[in-house]
Amino acid sequence: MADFQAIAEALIRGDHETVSTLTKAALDEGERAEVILEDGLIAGMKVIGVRFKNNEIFVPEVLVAARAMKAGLAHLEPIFAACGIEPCGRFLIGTVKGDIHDIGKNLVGMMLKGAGFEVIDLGVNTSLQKFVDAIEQYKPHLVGMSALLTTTMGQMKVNIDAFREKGYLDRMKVMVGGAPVSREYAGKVGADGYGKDASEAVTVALQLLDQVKAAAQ
Ligand code: B12
Repeated sequence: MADFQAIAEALIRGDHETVSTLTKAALDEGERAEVILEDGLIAGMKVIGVRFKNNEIFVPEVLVAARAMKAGLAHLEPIFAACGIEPCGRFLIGTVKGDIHDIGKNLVGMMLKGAGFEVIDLGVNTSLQKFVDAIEQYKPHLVGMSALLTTTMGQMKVNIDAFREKGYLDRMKVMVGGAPVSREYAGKVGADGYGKDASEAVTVALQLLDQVKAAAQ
């Protein structure tokens, strides 16, 4: 049986080569990608989060852990993103201005692809103007915003207010997420949907897509 604990421990050490090797080995042994993600990679990142919060480790250690997480995710991505079906909808996603956290956003993007969405990823530190330009260009059914900092989550409301003013909310829906964001907060800033994790993000995105398509008929 695959050693998820060893994956978590390697991630905590920032040993990206071991994370990569063990993740690939677990897949080869037939473990499910979702289980490797939850019990290995995310379990390790949770420990990093706690240690970071308690000032036991600092940004450089978190950065190497993030690099290790990405090394593991690289093996899982083709599995999450494989769908082989016609795109069902277009999803624009980005981390808001001032915020460079992207692991969670990337995971949400991967799983949305797997559910059949065409995903346009604007990356991190995405200005309102960049969202606006991309909405004009791609005419997405859904826009997703990620924020990991209490200091940047307010940008979600600024963006949603601007989208409403420009009339975009008549033809698309907005979802928000990220560690400090809650369902209640999502409602407060005027988002149509919230996902506590990537799988909930997909469920909610599919429901909202139905609504956007029904309204367009
Ligand atoms: C890794 C990390 C970093 C890395 C980021 C690397 C990267 N490429 O992303 C680095 C080292 C760069 C970093 C920097 C900083 N960080 Co940091 N970081 C983290 C850490 C440890 C883990 C985040 C993570 O990747 N989690 C794993 C993923 C899978 O989970 P997730 O992001 O929550 O995503 C899931 C859900 O939230 C949801 N989701 C996410 N996005 C979206 C979007 C949509 C639309 C939907 C529906 C759902 C959804 O689905 C995802 C998948 O399940 C967190 C700790 C924590 N508890 O979150 C701190 C944390 C977020 N960081 C923190 C801080 C303070 C910082 C810095 C300010 C530190 C500094 N002094 O410089 C800087 C800020 C830089 C900036 N301007 O953005 C604080 C924030 C505190 C606060 N109250 O705001 C935290 C909470 C740590 C702490 N407890 O102190 N960080």
